[in-house]
Amino acid sequence: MNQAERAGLTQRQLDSYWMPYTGNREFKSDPRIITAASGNYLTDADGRQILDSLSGLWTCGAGHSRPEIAEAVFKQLNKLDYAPGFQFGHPLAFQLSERICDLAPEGLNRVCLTNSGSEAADTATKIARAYWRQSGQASKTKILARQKGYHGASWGGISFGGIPANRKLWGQGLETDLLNHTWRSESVFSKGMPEHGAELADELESLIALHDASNIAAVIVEPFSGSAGVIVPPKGYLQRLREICTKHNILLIFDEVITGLGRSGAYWGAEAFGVTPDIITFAKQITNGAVPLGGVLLGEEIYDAFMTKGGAPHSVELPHGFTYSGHPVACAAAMATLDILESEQLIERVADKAPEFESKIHSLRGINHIVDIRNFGFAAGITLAAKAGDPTLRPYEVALECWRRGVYVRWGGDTLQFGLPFKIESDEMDRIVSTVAESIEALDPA
Ligand code: PXG
Ligand code: PLP
Repeated sequence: MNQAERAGLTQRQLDSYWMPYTGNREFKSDPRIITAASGNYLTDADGRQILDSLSGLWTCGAGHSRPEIAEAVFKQLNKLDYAPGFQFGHPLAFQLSERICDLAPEGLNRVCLTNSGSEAADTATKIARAYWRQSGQASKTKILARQKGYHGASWGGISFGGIPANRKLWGQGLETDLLNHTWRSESVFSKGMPEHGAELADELESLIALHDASNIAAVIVEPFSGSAGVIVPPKGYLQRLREICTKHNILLIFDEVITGLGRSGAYWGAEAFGVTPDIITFAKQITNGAVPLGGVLLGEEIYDAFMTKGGAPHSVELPHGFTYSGHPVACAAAMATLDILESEQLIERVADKAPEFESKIHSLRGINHIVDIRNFGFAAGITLAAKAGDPTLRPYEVALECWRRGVYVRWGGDTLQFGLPFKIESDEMDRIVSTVAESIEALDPA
C-alpha cells in the first residue's frame, strides 16, 4: 500500500488531479500525502509527525492550523460569506488595507488586494505601465527583472520571471529584459549579505542604455530571490538599483511575496535591507497560508495619477480586479494573522533567532556535495553539486530522504530551501540541520 491508498484515495482520484509544479509521474508512483498539520508539524497518511522546514510553501510562519485564524474565518463565513467587490465594499477590506499601510515603509499608503502572489505581480506591473500612460509617457512599457527571479505563474510572472525551466514551454510573453542574478562563485558560503558585488546593479545602466528609459516602465526584483534558492543581494546592491531607477524615472517594484511579513526579520525586506521601492507585492504569510490572499502596496502619487485622469466621476479609474479581490473571508484571516504576528511578537522573534539559524545552517559547510549555503532572516538555501550530470537530481533525492526521516525540505533546481516556522525551537533547528547532513551521508556514504 502506498500513502494514497492509506489515505483512502483511488487510483482514478490520483490520476484525475494534474498537480501544480510537480513531477506527476514520480509523485503518483509513490505519493506523499499530508492529511493534517499543527504548529511546526505536518501529519502524513501514515500518521507520522513531520517537521515543516518551509512553513508550508513559505506561508505558515505562525504555525499550522491556528485556532484564532480558524475562528475568524468561521465567524466571517457566517456573517458575510461574500460581498461584490466591484462598485461595492465591505468594512474588512478597508480596515485590512489601513492596517497594511500602517505597517508599510514610509510613503506606501494605498493597497490593492488580489488572491495570490502571481496576481499581485500582474497587478503591480499593469499599474506601473498604466501609471506612465496616465502621466503622458505611454511608451514606458518594458518590465525589467532579473535572472533567477520568480514572480508567479501567470503570463506576467513567466514573462519577467528568470527561472529558465518555468519559461521554456510558453513562447513569447511580454516585453521584458533581465539583469543578471547576484549569485557569484566568489561569494559562496557568505553569511547574510555578501560583502562584494554591489556593482552588479550597474548592469541596469547598460539595459537602460540599450532600451532607453523612455521605453521602460519598471524594474521588478525580489529583495532576496526565494524560489531560486535564497540568493541574497550583495551589500549596497539594492541601494544602487534604487538610485538608478530614481535617476531614470523608472518604478522600482519589490516582490515581497516571500520576503514580506516577517521572513526577513522585519515586516518587509524593504525595511530589512534599508531600501524603499515604489511598489511592493505581498501574499503567502499575510493570511498565514490559511486562505488565498495577496496584494500590492503603492504610494498616493501613483494612485492620484489615476484619480485625477479618471474621466467622468462614475467611470472606473483602473479597469482591473478579480472576483475575489478583498474577499471577506481572506481579509478576516489576514486580520487574525496580523494579530498573531503582533501579539506573539513573531517578527521580533525571527530577528532574534536569525543569527542562531545562520550559525546552524552554516555548520553544514564541509558536508560532501554541499557547494554553497546562503541565508537571510528565517530563510536559507543550500546548493548541491550535480549528480550524474543532472543538477536537479541530488536535491530531489536528498529532500526525499529527509521526508523519510521525518523532515519536510523543499527542493528546487540545484538547491534545498528552508523557510523556518517563526516559532521554531532550537532543538527543531538542530534536527533540520542534522537530518540534512544524515540524509546526504545515507545516500552517498563516504
Ligand atoms: N512572487 C514571489 C517572489 C514568489 O515567491 C509568487 C510571486 C507567486 O505567488 P503565488 O501565490 O501565485 O504562487 C511567489 C510564489 C518555492 C516556492 O518553493 C515559491 C513560491 C511558490 C511555490 C513554491 O520557493 N513562490
Ligand atoms: N473567465 C470568465 C468567463 C469570467 O466571467 C471571469 C470573472 O468574472 C473570469 C474568467 C475571471 O475570474 P476571476 O475574477 O476569479 O479572476
